[in-house]
Amino acid sequence: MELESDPSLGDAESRVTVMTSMVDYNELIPNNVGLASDRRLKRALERWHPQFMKWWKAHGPEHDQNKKVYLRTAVSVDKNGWAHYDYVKLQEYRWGVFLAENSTTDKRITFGDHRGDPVWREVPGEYRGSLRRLIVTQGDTEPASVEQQRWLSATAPSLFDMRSLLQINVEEARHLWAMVYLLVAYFGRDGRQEAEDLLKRRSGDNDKPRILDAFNEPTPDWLSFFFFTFFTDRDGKYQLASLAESAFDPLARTCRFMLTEEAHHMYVGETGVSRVVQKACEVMREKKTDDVRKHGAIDLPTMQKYINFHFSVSTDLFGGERSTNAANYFTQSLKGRYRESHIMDDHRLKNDEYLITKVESGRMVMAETPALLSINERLRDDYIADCQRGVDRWNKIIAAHDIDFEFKLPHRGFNRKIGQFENVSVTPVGDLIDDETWEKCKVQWLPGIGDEEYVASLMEPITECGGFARWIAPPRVGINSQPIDFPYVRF
Ligand code: BYC
Repeated sequence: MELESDPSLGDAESRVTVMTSMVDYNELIPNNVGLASDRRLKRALERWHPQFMKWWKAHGPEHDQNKKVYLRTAVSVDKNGWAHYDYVKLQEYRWGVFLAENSTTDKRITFGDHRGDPVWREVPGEYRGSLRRLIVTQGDTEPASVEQQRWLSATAPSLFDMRSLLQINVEEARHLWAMVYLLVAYFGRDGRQEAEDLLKRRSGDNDKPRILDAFNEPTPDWLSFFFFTFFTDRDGKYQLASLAESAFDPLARTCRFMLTEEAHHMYVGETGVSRVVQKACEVMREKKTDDVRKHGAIDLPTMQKYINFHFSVSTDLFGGERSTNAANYFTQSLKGRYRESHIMDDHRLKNDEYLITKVESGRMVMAETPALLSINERLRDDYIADCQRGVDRWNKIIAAHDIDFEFKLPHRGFNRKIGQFENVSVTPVGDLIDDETWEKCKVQWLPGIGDEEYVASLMEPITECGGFARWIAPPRVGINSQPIDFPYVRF
């Protein structure tokens, strides 16, 4: 394989080594989908490009786009190439279109009515509407998260954290490109219209909100950012993994590659929270007090409220517990389950049942439900188990400091706006309560104005190399084996 450096990236410092047989960085839109030989598609994406740049400048990170950031860029989709690090000016970042390689030429559909058939390289006419809807919903979350995080660079607690934020932002924007590629390449005029509309909706906008509720919530501070990337990006992991099973192979391969990037986003969330917990515990031990706010740290009960909020908003993202949409997506082989091929059943589920929690006559009960209708709930179960593992790791930090406190995930029915818990009030431990009690008690369970104001008061930027805000501990390791005081962003 020929190796060469890319002169189009400007100065020597920002040059990347490119595997020319995989991804061509001489292209305006780096890709491994053969864009150069598809003039119609190339033209359509090149028309969308300036609209994207306009959106990125107006709604992307509020950050000096001339500053060089030590970023990871995919230069190929194999294990050597997807994580290449170098300094890049944000305004020169190149968003590409990448599909994971196919491991086999005889790839077969693994679930639903089409199980066993060859995967589809084109969109079947009868599933056009459903597939487009799934792709648009996925695509809509990507620019939404960039919009939500727009202002955070200005209050980064360190250069290390600023870099993590900007890395996530460019990758979420690349995930938008990934979905736009599918829309433009496979859905004709409708797809081009949807691609434009993805840039018109706005997170939190009353008239043109983003599609899913969690993506209209503000991310005003870094504590929210870390919990968002832990809980909400983790929904991304489970949704992308389900779409990566799709019979529509371009969607499956696009999502497979996105998952490699998503893992880092959750890592930023989990380690970010760990560092805030670490700092709180150190202050509690050193000052012999639970009142760490006096010393500029964030107390554990406040963090528990943020867990309650972000977990509940993110569990809504799985949709209703009983969903005919989800049953149809599965039966039509459009969207599978998490690690579908590792599940030991017939992968059609027409005669199977699944246990879900229901509210019946004012009580929580477990009820057998047709497995096809319970696809969303099954995915939510996988997600909750994964969240619990992260919470357990945070609790180990607290235990290591000999502190008698444990974080707990709230009950799945707590603070829900979607599905069967929508119209009931549930405490974090899962008791059903009346609305009046909920209104009285919710300030104990969810961040209130006082908590938000306190967290906001800590958001002072730290821009010297190796410096960290006093509410967060330094990370244990740097990025790409670099030291912690490495200039991750150059001023
Ligand atoms: N908010 O049958 P139902 C990510 C709607 S995150 C608002 O119960 P369904 C990322 C639903 O649309 C991953 N509306 O649910 C993370 C339907 O509307 P209609 C994003 C909601 O359809 C961080 C109605 O309620 N990817 O990548 O089975 C940073 C009844 O729906 C919500 C995907 O979501 C909600 N939370 O499942 C960056 C994958 N939930 O039909 C990125 C694609 C439901 O009445 N999406 N509704 O108009 C899907 O697979 C499905 O649309 C959902 C919902 C799982 C979201």
